[in-house]
Amino acid sequence: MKEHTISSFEDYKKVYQKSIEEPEDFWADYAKTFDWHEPWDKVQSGSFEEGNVKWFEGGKLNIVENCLDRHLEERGDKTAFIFEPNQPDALKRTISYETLHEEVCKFANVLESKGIKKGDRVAIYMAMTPEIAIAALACARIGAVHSIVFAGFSAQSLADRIQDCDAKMLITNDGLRRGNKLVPLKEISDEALENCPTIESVIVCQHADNEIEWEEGRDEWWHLLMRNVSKEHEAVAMDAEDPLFILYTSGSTGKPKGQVHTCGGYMVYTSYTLRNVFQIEEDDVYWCTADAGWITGHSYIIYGPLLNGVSGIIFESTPTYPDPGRLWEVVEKYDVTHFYTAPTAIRALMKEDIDYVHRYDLSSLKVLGTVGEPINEEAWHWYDEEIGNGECPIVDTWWQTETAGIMISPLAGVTPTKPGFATLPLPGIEPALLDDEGNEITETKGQGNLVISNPWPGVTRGIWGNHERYMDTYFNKFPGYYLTGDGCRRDEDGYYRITGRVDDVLNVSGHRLGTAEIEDAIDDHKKVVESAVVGYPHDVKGEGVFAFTICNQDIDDPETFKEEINDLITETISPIAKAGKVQIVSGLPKTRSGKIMRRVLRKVAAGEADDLGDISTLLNPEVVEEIRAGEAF
Ligand code: 6R9
Repeated sequence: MKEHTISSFEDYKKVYQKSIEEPEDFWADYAKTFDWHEPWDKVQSGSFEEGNVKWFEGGKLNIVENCLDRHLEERGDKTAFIFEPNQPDALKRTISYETLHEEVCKFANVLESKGIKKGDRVAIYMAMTPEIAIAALACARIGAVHSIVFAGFSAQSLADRIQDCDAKMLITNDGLRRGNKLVPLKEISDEALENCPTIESVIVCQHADNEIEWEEGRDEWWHLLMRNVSKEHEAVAMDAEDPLFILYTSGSTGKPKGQVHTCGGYMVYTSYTLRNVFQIEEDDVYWCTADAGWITGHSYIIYGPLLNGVSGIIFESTPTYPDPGRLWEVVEKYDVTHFYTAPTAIRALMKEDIDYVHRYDLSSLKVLGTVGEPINEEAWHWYDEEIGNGECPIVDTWWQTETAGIMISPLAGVTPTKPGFATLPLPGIEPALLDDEGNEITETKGQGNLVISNPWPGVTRGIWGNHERYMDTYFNKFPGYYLTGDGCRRDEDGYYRITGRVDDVLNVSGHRLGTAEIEDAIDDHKKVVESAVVGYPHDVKGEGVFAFTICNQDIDDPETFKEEINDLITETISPIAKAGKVQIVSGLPKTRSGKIMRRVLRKVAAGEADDLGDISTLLNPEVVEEIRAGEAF
C-alpha cells in the first residue's frame, strides 16, 4: 500500500505543495489507480461561485467494482468484514471479499427483480450488521441512489427523509438490539410508511426475531428473496458525476438537508484519505465504531476500507454493553490495529474504573482516531496514555457530511500532533479563515470562520432537490469559498484547532442537530407558545440541549412537562435530541428584527450570565434579568 501513501513529514510538505499547485494532476494520478470503464474527459470543472463543481466528468465507473471485484484475484479469501454482534458470546461471523461480492451481486439481482433501476432512490433503515453494507453496495452496483437513515431516528424523521427524495423502496430489519434495548424497526417503518406513497416495496431482513406485522404485496423477506438468485451480476457503468447516495444532515434552519455525493469523486476522496490518515497496511484490522447511518460509517466502515482492500469490523453494540470494557474486549479479540471513535465515547469510558481497560491486551493497536466533535485535552491524554500506551499516534480528524471524507487531520505517525488540534490540511485541501465580513485572515496565527478555498473531489454536489438552499448554505455568504459553519483557530505553526459550530447547529455526542428542528418538536406541546434551544457544556456529550420555553399557562409539575417535551422530541426526531435542561421564561431575548439572540441564551445556559456582552440592541432587554434569575430543571 506504499504507493500514494505519504511516508514522512517532509514528504507531506512536498505532496501538499504539489497538490495545491497542480490539483488536477495530483487527483488524476490517484484516480488512475482505480478501474474505470471509460476515462474522464476533464479532471475538474465548475466552481464554488456557480455551485457546479464536477470531477472526472465523462469518466465511467462503478464504485462497487472498485470495492470488491477488483480485489477478488488477490484478496478473495481475505476478510472484508468481521461482524461483532450485540451479544458478545454470539458466534463469530466473518465475511471474505469473495462472499461479500457474492452477496452484493445476489442482492443487486433482487433489487433489479423488484423493478429498482439506475437513479431510483432506496431508503435503508437497518441494524448495524453486514447486511446494511450489502444493501448499500447492491444499490450502488445497479446505480440506485441509497439513502441510509440512522436507525435511532423516529418514524417521522424516516418519513421526512423518504418523502424528500421520493424513495421507491425501503430496506429494513424486523428489529435491532443495542444493549438490552429492542428497537422495533419494522414497526417504526410501518408507521412512517403510512405517509409515504412513493414506497412500492419493503424488504425486511430478519435479525432481532421480534414480532412484526406484515403487509402482503408490499413486504418481503430478505432471506426468501435471496434464495435461488444468481451470484452473477454485471455492475452498471455510472457517470462519475451520477449520484451515489443521499445522506441527510441537520443545518441551522428548516428540515434536514439531503447531501448528494457522486460516484467518482467520492470514491477517490474516501479512499485516499483513509489510506493516508490511518497509514493503513495490508494486514491491518481496522475498526471504526460509528454507525453506518452517519457519514463516518459510509466513508470509513463501508466504502473507504473496501476500496483499500482492508479488513474492517462491523460493531452492533454499544461501548458499555454488557460492561464498559466492551470496546477493549473487541480490540483484544480481533487484534485491532486501527481504532476510530468519537470523543464522547472516550469521555464516557474515562469515567469508569480503569480496570475495564487494564483487563485487556491492547498491544495490537497502532493508530487511534477521533471524529465528530472537538476533543478536550484531558480526553486526548487519557486516550493516548491508557489506550495507546503512549505509543499510538492519535489522528484528530475534522470533516463533515458535506466533505465526504477527512479534511484536516494529522497523518498517523507522519504529522507531529498537538492535543486538541486537528493539525494540518490533507493534500488537495486549502483551508482559510475569514472574519465575519469575509476578509481572509492572512497572518498565520488567527481565528475566524473556517472555509475551504478550492474544490476537492468529495465536496457535496448538492442538496437533494434544492439548489438554492445549497448555494445559500455553503457558497453565497462568502463567494468563492465553501463555508463549513465551524469556527477555528490557527496557531503560529499553522495548525488548526476547531472550536465548534458558529451557526445554530448543536453537536450532542458527535451528532449534528439543528436547533430549529428541536424547537419545532417542542412547539407542538399544547402548553408551549414559543421555544428557543441552545447548547450547554456537558462533560460527556460535549454539548447538551437546553430549551427555553414560553408557556401559555402555569406549569405545576416541571418534571412531567420536561418528560412530555422529551417525548415529543423522541417522536419527531430521536432520543438523542432530548433536552437535558428546560427553563420556563416569559419572553425570549430578541433583536429589533425579531431574531432570537441566542448568544445571550447560550451564556445563561453555560452558567456565564454575568458576562452577557452588549445587549443594548435588544428589543426587550427586560427579559434578560428574568432569564438570568430563573432556574432550569
Ligand atoms: C464527520 C462528521 C460535522 C461537524 C463539523 C464540526 C464537528 C467533526 C471534528 C469536529 C472538532 C473534529 N466535527 N469532526 N469538531 N474536531 N475532529 O462528524 O460529520 O456529522 O456532518 O458533523 O462535526 O462541527 O462541522 P457531521
